[in-house]
Amino acid sequence: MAFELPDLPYAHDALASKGMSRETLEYHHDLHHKAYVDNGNKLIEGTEWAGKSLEEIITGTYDKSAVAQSGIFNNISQLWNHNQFWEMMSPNLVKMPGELESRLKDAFGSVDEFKSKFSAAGAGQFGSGWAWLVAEKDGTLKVTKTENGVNPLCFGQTALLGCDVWEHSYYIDFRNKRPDYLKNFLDHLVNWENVAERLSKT
Ligand code: MN3
Repeated sequence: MAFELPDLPYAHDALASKGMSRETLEYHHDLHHKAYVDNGNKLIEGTEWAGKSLEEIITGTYDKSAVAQSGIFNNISQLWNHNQFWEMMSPNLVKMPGELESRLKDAFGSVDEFKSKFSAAGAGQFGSGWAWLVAEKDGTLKVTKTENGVNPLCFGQTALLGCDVWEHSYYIDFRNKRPDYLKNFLDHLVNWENVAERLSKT
């Protein structure tokens, strides 16, 4: 069974008033995300990875000693990353659930301090990649950054929140201002209920 491009969980113009335009979502979901799906399917066809889950392929093909990851890893991990990314945003302004707020305060001192660490991770990722809030196996919350398609699954962590800092994610709406894109993401776009739900499953 080939992987499919999931529909966006909202309309293409649903985030436009909050800083992520219809044009960005048309390019980012309909073209970039679709390309990862199509290329990933093509690359795994006839290999030992055909029929495996996204998670199995990602953890099975990640090479921590390699300078560059394989095409299978890059496309399948980016497919998974974007599946998560759309769910992590909402057209509504979502209030942060109390349990999540208190876990962030315990881990980072305050929600503002968490946001500032997350923004710094995203702004400090040289080249393409992602900023993440992750839960380690022992429950510790951490902010991390990864390059290209690498994601928390590679390190046995649970992804609670991820922000795509590839230029295709922000260049139409924010041009070169990646820090402004990150601030807008954290202040207006994040679906904190989705983040809390991910945390409750750890
Ligand atoms: Mn992307």
